[in-house]
Amino acid sequence: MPEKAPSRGRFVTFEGGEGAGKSTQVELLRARLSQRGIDVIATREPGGAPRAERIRNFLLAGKAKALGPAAEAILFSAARNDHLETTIRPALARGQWVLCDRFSDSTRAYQGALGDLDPVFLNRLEQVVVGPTRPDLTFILDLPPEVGLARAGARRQARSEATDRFEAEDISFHRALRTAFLTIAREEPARCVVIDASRDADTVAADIWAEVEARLLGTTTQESADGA
Ligand code: T5A
Repeated sequence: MPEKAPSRGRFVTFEGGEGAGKSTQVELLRARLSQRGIDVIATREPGGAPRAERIRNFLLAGKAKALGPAAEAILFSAARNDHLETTIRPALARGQWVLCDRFSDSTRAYQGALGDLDPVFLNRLEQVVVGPTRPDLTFILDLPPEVGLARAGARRQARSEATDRFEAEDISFHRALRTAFLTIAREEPARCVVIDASRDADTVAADIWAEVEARLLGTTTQESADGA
């Protein structure tokens, strides 16, 4: 009998401003899904594949800033194209779940907010690069930008790292970003869930898990507590 092809895995993205806790929550969800026996990988943008990581280094060092926001959007999209081809689509085709720390909503929000770019340009770029590989579920981790920047700043100081390209923008930019992410969530409620990320990491993770169970695993928290 021919082997049955694995069904496509699930694609879950995490979005939000600086220091919102995305990486922390990706790792907590990855561990919890693994415990449930789900084959899952965690990845990030920009990056997530060797060539895309090289573009990441260029972008976050601020080397593309002088080219302007449209060119930066194109470079983020070039990295995304490589990431999709090399990492995300093959994993989904194998039936793995993919958890991604930032994806195309970050281009809409960051480059949109920074450059006042034409949404038609950003939409076309997204259509060409992402095509049908849209996330099944997107968590928008929402918190006041001052709180996120303070978290990111404290970690940077502890590691003696320099401020990166976008963290260094002024507070009005970070406020515009928050609005942009909340607008995306309002426009696409079937895909996006807004999570209050100002609370402690375990409380945030519990909310995320409840949504994953309800939307992707087809169980409720009570059923799972009952051992379903
Ligand atoms: N970008 C990216 C674009 O402009 N366009 C694009 O298309 C894309 C894809 C990426 C930069 O590129 C921009 C956006 C970004 O500026 P990055 O280094 O990957 O750069 O930056 P971020 O994605 O912003 O990552 P951060 O690490 O800064 O933030 P996270 O992942 O949201 O936060 P996390 O989990 O690392 O936590 C930050 C700190 O807070 C603590 C953690 O321990 C850590 O110290 N923390 C909490 N503290 C209190 N309560 C909680 N609930 C906490 N959760 C985590």
